[in-house]
Amino acid sequence: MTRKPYESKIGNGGETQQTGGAALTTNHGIPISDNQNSLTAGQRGPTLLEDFLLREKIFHFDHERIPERIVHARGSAAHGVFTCTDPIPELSRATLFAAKGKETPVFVRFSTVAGGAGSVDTPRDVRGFAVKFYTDEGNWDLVGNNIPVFFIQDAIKFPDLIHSVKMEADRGFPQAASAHDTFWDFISLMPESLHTVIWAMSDRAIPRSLRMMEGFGVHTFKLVNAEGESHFVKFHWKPVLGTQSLVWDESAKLQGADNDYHRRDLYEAIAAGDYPSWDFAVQIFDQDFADSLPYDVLDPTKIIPEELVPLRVIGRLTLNRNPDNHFAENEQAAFLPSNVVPGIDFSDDPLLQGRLFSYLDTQKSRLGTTNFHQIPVNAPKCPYANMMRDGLMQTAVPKGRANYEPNSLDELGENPGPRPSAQGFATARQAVQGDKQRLRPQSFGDHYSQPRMYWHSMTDNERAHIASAFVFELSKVQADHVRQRVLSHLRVIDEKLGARVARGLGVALPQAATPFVAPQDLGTSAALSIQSNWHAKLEGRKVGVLIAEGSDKQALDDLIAAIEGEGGQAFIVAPKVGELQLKGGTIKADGQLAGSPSVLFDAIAMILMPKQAEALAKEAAAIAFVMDAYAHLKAIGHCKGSQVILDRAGIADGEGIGTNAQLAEMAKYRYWSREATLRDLA
Ligand code: HDE
Repeated sequence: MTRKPYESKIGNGGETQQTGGAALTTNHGIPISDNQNSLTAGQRGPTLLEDFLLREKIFHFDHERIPERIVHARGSAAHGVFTCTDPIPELSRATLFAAKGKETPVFVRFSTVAGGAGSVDTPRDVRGFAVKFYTDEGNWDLVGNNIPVFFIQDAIKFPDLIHSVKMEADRGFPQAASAHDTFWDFISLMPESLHTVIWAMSDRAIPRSLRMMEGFGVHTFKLVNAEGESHFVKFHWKPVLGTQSLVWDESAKLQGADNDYHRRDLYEAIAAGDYPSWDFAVQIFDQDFADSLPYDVLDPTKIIPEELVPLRVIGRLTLNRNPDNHFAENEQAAFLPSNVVPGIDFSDDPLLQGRLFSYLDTQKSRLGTTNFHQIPVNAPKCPYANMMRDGLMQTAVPKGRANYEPNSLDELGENPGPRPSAQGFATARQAVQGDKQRLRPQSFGDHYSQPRMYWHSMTDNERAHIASAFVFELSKVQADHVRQRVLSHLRVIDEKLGARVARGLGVALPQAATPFVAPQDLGTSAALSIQSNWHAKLEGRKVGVLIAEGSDKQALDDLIAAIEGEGGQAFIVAPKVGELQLKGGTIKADGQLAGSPSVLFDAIAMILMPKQAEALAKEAAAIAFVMDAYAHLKAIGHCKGSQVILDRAGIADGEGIGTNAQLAEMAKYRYWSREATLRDLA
């Protein structure tokens, strides 16, 4: 109900008139006339217990926070749509894959794993990639990550893994970081983690943008068709903007420059109508193929290389709407791997089996009630009905007596309520036999071959990044024996990796660990390298353009047009954000120099008159602007006037450094060749 605008008195005696909006009421609908002053006995007297307006407001505020997620606490989310582009009815009866062009609404939440809800966006960490498909046969939640493998093989180890990576139990630090003793202690004692660890030490764990990450279902699942036949499947998300990552120093500096770097990037792209999208692809295989592999498809520490089973793209995900409310949607979203729809089924992956319990269970402590499915973001968009009743915060008001099934109330002319149907979800038929036991299968025993394949699939730069990440992380570990044990595993992955990390740390290489199953050479997979699959486009990329009073407006307009013409975005940085008088017009900058360091951009340019450049060359922020861009392998465009800044920063000509006219083309790349001049890549 819309109420009239209201008036309210401010305590200093001044009258304010606010217009527009519905009338302010209590949670019980009682209109409020004064939202500025508590009810007191006398003008300067004590506040009265009777003040139900004050009490209700403070009471509600006191309970605004709910427990954050034990993992993946920090997340950014958006609504969107999944469109089927290549129907697969022969493989699955899931309705979202039934017809070309079929649209299914989705809600997607990306997250970091280790940090709290208020932590930063760019630590080295795995990213969650959780998708809720509101299909017309119920919700399917594909709760995946941006890394296709996981640290452990069995759910029973999850609490240990998470305890080890979270801030240490006694001291409460470090926050959102794996670079500490307890994590590496656990890892070194659990060699099954090594494959995921090498991914986590690679550039995959420092994504440039949530829009530029791959996503993976991780586990093997099953697709089931209308005849009840099933196939194994692995799910993949491929970002249309390509997979792109930061470099480590950049990601560390971003934690100071913009804690919300990824959240802001996602929000702004969607708000600008620049909708992020991903191709959805499946890898399909059968039991015979699974049996032919030297590893187990139920082992979540293994991938099936794309070269062995090619990806078939069957749909497109587009995120096109920001949440209206962060808490109501992002915070209260509950993803459940146990939410599958007819046509999709689980495999016996023991990690997945444990997840089927955990996610339902955790919602009770996080959202406080078994009725969390009634929260709008979690509720199915198709009709749903059953005999489950009551519970805390029940909002449904079911009618009639039919709260049990079977019943014959219809014979009395009453509504008998919903009944099971033959078309409902049916588990794929599968023979099961064997002794009850606690045993890791032999087929899960090879922990080194796939990390070795990953290492060998990288470019020289990427290998250098991995080795440096191990050095950085292990340099923060204080227990020598833990470092030694990690090194003993790294040598088994690859002698050079072990030797490099030992050299970087300045410690002797210990004896190699003894593998449970001897590793084998699985060759390489070209799809694994980000650098060799570089997406040379400007779309989604941002160029920071440094200008100052007196800069040439025409040159700026030309540069902006060139950048935008290629689908990129120009962000104008100046010493002041107020109106700037340029040669040929005025302009307002998007950001002030000290608050807009070049880590925020994919490339930079400078349009400066010699006099202003001279003045800026004395500003540390301006020098850092170009030095960081250079060190982070970014394109640098400049004009004659700005040469003095390059000189002061000690930057000579080279690849990726050119005129502003060349910038829009240059800005599509990072300059990996430059890295060898900046650090030891050997
Ligand atoms: Fe999770 N995980 N997880 N996880 N996970 C949670 O569920 C858990 C695992 C993943 O944006 C929690 O609702 C166990 C693998 C994502 O809301 C919790 C095990 C993968 C998200 C939980 C795993 C994931 C979670 C915390 C081992 C990739 C964020 C809050 C058996 C395939 C979802 C919640 C969101 C969240 C348990 C392993 C991805 C505690 C027990 C493997 C993306 O239930």
